[in-house]
Amino acid sequence: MQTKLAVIKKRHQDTQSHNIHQAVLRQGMSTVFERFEAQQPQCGTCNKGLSCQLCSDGPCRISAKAPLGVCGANGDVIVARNLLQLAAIGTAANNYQCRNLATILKAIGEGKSPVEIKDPGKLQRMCQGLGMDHTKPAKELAVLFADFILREIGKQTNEPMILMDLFAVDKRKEVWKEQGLYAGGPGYELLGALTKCMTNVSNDPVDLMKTALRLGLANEYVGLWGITVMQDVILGTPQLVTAESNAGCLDAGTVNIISNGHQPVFASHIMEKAASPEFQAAAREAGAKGIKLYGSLCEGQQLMNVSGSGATKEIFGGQLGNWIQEELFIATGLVDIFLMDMNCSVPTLKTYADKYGTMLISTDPAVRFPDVEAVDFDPARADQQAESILQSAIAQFRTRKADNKRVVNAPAKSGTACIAGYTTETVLTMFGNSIYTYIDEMKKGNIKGAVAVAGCTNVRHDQGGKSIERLTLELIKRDIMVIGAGCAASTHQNLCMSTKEMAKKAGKKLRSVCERYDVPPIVSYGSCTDVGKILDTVAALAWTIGCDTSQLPVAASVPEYMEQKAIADIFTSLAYGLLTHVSPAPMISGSQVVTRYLTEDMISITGGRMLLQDDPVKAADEIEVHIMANRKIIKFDE
Ligand code: XCC
Repeated sequence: MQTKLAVIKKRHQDTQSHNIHQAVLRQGMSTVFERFEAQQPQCGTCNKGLSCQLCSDGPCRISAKAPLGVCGANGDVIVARNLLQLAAIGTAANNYQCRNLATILKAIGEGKSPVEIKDPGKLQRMCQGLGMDHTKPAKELAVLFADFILREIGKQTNEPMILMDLFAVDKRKEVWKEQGLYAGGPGYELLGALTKCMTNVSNDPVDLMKTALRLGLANEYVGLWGITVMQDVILGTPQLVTAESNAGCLDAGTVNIISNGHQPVFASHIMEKAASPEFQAAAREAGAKGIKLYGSLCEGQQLMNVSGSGATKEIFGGQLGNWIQEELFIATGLVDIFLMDMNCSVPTLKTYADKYGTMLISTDPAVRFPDVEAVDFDPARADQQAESILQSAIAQFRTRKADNKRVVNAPAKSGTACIAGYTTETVLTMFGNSIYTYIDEMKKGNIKGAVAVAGCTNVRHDQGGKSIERLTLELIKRDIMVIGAGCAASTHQNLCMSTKEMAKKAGKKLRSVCERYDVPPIVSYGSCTDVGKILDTVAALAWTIGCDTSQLPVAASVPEYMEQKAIADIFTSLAYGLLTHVSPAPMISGSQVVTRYLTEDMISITGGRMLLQDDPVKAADEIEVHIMANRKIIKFDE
């Protein structure tokens, strides 16, 4: 007899995840999808952004019957203030991560940490760009650079950010100055923005949205920029690498550690220690074939990008997937330790860990779970902390092997192959080390344009990753190259889309370019924080062509946006003047003023606009129209 669960809808596109999903439901667990269903119907007023819970006279919900909150705030103010709060959280989180990296870099520079700098050349180049004496020893530069970043994050005057001043495209800077968007540092901007979110302070929805645009710049010009640079300096600049993706990578015979989140330095150090003869021997002695560390979500993207060489090559087990799948990784029953260093670690991981025998450890002071051990990464104690985690992992493996009652939902052993490690530099290497060759192919229309398909996956679209897949296929079919980042890139990888074979699914012209230069039509830049690198590429194209970023035949898309860092990145993209496709729509439909400001008025402010479209084919249509119009503006097409 066929049970109801045997025919559950395929919520995960990849078969491995679908099979584990079916199993966990039979075992009485819930996942993001079931919890989403249990929440239906969701509140229509909140969905429009029209509810406010800031003060004790609330909560207020705006309707035709009650068009004003108790304080007198109308729907426009409430919608704008709610959105600004999300942008502030996202900007804070990216700058928090940046601050952590600067602290690590400083500890390395001061000789207080065993972690090593893998790309001193990049550190030198960056210091040179900042006008520092770059001939000093790397460790000295590390301290100078880290101090510079920490100062920029924290400075409390309205003095423009130095990185924005030095590295933004001139035409953009003019626009930002004209529009009052030339932002101070994140500390300054966040204090101002959160104060404006307070009850009865800024009662102007347009001012609130301008504040969000300023946050978008503070998000980029210390946060994202600093993260990408310092991660490259510490972990090494990514090189092209072939790796494996999805839960099928998990090997029952090895000691298995998953590192989940966005801050890969600690995980990378653990891998280096795990590669030592001492830990390899300890693992074998426990009956394991070895030790593997797997990446999960954006953390995996970053680890995969640097896994092509060095001691960690043998230890990195693969990139498992996106945030919607993370409970399922534990539900395999094959995970000894699950490390959590930042978003996105869902609260139910503890229930999963208890049921399937995994030890959870949080490794950053921001991540806390009741009854879960915390080993907050301290660069000065990196060796001891890594060793203690490896010892625990080996002990956990012994318990797993001895436990014949353990629930195991082992996936079939097959990861999907993918290529990762793209950056502005590696893409250009494929094009004969010349940005002019790339631009030439754009001019000829062989590459009609490029779109960053980035950010999270979302359960609203029926299947996690479905919109990402459909939009990506539509774009490459139209000769538009796709740059993936974040959980969107995980979707590409899980679905075998980050491969050269995908050229066969591209339009004729793009296919010919892919085959000539041996490059796939969908390239992954890595984590959602690598949006900073994508903007590097955008700026490099604008500098070389001699146009503004808003005139490039490019666009950004967040086809399955989920959380607040994505909102901050959306404002960064809008400040850059890019057409920015967002789905599902943020909760703004309750305000015509805010919706019009973001989707229409923005064109006359930054040159960009938000495109709200849930249908991936229609979104691709509109993106293509935008790209074709910009090609005319910069005279690529007459
Ligand atoms: Fe979380 Fe980066 Fe979003 Fe994925 S992409 S759902 S933030 S893990 Ni960043």
